[in-house]
Amino acid sequence: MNKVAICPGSFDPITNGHLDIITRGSEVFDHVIVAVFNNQSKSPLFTVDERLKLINEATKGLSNVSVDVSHGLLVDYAKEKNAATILRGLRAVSDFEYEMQITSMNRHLNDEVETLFMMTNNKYSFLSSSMVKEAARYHSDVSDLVPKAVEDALKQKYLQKNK
Ligand code: COD
Repeated sequence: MNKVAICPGSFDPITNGHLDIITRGSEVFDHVIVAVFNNQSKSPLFTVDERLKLINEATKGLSNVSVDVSHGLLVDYAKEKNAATILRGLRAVSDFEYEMQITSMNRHLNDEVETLFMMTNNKYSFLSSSMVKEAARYHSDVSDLVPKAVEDALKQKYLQKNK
């Protein structure tokens, strides 16, 4: 049976930390679907279409990774895609409480979908989309934190915003 995992997130924008989890996941699963959801508690900088485009560009070398968008519940989406696993990344203890809540709620909604966690690569343990946006906003160099297309897109965004 094909082992499909959903790697869900806001990806606003995708960072090298996300990409590391997606790449390592693609070595464990037959197929990884990176699914963009709108996290209601965040106000995004990039539109869903922009985020999709940037993830497609960043993952184009990974043949068993596809990119999609969903506006519903994560567990319903996993079922629709015949995915038995949700793949998430963990950076620090501070992520644990939030991830525990999401996982427990998802299990309550559908206990057939398992959540697996991968520890971050040490070099990305501090990295988040929010910090990258904050640094880019003040024109700091983020080239070693995000894929090239994201670096360019951030420059464009803040150029437009500062006009
Ligand atoms: N290293 C490793 N992992 C990382 C790093 C890093 N540097 N940075 C981020 N990650 C991991 C995160 O821990 C997460 O696992 C994943 O990458 C994506 O991160 P984000 O921040 O883009 O995604 P979130 O946390 O905003 O995603 C939230 C969801 C979209 C999953 C959530 O809102 C959701 O499930 N929405 C759909 C509605 C639903 O079903 N809600 C739950 C039940 S009510």
